[in-house]
Amino acid sequence: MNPSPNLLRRMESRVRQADAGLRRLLPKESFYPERLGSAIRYSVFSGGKRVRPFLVFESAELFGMKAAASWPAACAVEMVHAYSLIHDDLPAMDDDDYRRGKKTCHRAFDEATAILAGDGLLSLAFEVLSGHAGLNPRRALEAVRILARASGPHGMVGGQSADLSDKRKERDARVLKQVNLLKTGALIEGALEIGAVWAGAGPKERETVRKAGRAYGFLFQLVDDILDGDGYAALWGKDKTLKLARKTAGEAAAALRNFGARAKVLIEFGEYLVERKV
Ligand code: GRG
Repeated sequence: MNPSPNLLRRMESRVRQADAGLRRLLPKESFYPERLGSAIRYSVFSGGKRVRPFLVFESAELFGMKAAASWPAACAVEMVHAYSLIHDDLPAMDDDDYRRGKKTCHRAFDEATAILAGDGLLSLAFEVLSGHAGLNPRRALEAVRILARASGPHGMVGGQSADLSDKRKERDARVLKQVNLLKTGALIEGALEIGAVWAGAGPKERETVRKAGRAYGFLFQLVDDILDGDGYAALWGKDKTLKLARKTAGEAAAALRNFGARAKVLIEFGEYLVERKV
């Protein structure tokens, strides 16, 4: 299933909004040291789908906040994502030469520069979140806390560590799910929650968004495994994995329907995540 023309337009405009924000925030051509700035720009502008910014934008919009106010949060989450991919590709981790059809950062530059580009993006994300709110400082502080938790040892970093060391994931679906909820899911869940908090959602609304985010995080990985033929797809086969992805999208939709017609785009995006081919 291709995204409907309406969703496609929305996704394209979210990519433009995220890219415009990132261009504002990232080191420019004139930045010193030039090599670090180039490595950061190279990695961030290399064709990512901007799934996480999309989720931040749409989640904020559920609570009436437009991109003109939510863009810093969307960009901060994408910076953390970009850092994680740079580090994931390093020789000490996945040791990949190519990502999105282009040389990985450490291949295009060098290993030290890639490590520092990732470190730099992570720090910059928090500088942006904490300094750009232009709103209630409590919301900014809470967004910082959510992103720190989602990207740290209780989230993505913990998941990456488990992924590298826990061989049980190859035969035990429960371990695999735990690893993936941390490695991939935490940042996706965090993206939705940050959008809601940034836009001033109350505790109950925030919990509903988080529930949908958790489902989207899980289904994102299920589909990634179908596309790559590993993880769940290797354990269960593609059909069973796809069935679970559809069921998980249904759970997210059920949570999001609490927001009525406002949630239409996010629900349709969940369907797109299941059917995506890249
Ligand atoms: C190094 C701390 C650290 C963490 C790395 C995200 C991650 C953890 C590793 C990436 C490994 C991987 C390919 C996981 C599958 C799910 C995933 C995050 C895919 C990439 O996300 P997309 O498809 O990427 O949103 P694009 O290229 O569109 O930005």
